[in-house]
Amino acid sequence: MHRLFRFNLSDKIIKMKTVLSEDHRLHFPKGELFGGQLVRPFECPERWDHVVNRLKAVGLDDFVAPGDFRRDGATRVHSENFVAFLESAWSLWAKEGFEGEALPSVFPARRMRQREPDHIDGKLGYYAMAIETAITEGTWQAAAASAAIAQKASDLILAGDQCAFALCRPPGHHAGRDLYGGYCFLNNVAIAAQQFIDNGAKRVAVLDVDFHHGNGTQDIFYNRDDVLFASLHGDPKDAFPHFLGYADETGEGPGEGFNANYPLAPGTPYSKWCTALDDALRRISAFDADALMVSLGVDTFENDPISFFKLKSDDYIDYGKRIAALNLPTLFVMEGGYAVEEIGINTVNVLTGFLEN
Ligand code: SP5
Ligand code: ZN
Repeated sequence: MHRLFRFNLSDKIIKMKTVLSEDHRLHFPKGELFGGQLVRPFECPERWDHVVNRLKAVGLDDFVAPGDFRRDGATRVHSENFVAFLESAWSLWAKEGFEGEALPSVFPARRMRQREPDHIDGKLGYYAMAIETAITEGTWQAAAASAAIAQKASDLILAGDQCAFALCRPPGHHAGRDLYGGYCFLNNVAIAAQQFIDNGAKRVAVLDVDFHHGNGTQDIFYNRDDVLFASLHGDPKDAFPHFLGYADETGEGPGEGFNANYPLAPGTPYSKWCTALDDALRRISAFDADALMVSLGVDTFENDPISFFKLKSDDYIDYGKRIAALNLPTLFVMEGGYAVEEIGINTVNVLTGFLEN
């Protein structure tokens, strides 16, 4: 059984590889349902370009290609039927002769049957947790490549690297065991965390610093004591995904006590955000994890177009340092961030803060 070893703070971390792929470009819907209109999606391919450009600018340019997507890794955290749905959704939609991109229109709401229908209209509603996210011809290939990036980055750490950056796109943390939406299809960070467990890690911590609650990751690990999930996010009373992410969600069964939500109010500045972060870091430290996964979304930025926290670019350096102080093998997995011009600086600031610690 593979053992992960901690590094010492005194060991200078000198490198961090980034795993990336151009295949993300295969997913770029024309429309996102926003404010009752189909708008150009906030989650767009240029986000990736800005991060890559900034990585190059600071010399973090040790780029690695992913290997093939390992489907069996995905079905460790997603249901088989859900993965089969994602694989076939576009072809079923296209077969109907619809002109637009695949969006759901009907849902198994309260007191209706929770049973997967045969028709694509029914399947989309059955598996969606939000409807802003269109499925297109290239969506599955891009989602699988994104998960393959998380898998390859996990391989690197399991082979001895202290840290790695999985530049995933599309993101993953809203994707539950059998749910897609919130721009997410496969839960990249959950696939990674499970891969660590399957390779001998006893305990893995997932820290979710994306502005939005990582409902998918919480869902996947909610009844488990081997994966601690801690998330800082906009209070679901006011922020997407609205129906999960409250502080009283603490886990269930064996997972009781291994889920920690920090819902924060509109206008939250870094000082308050950081107080919550320090509490989450204390919990992670007490959990005695073998590895840390960071769901790294930078939609906490003050100028993010769909979010309401007030973090400034330098704050990302500061919290990168705080994460490094945990002294754990660390995998950063890209999630959200929609202030496109600044996404590169803010994302890479976390990584350089971590490396400089
Ligand atoms: C990965 C990730 O960050 N997904 C976020 C998906 C959010 N989608 C719906 C957002 C609706 C936002 N409404 C904001 C109103 C701003 N005035
Ligand atoms: Zn987000």
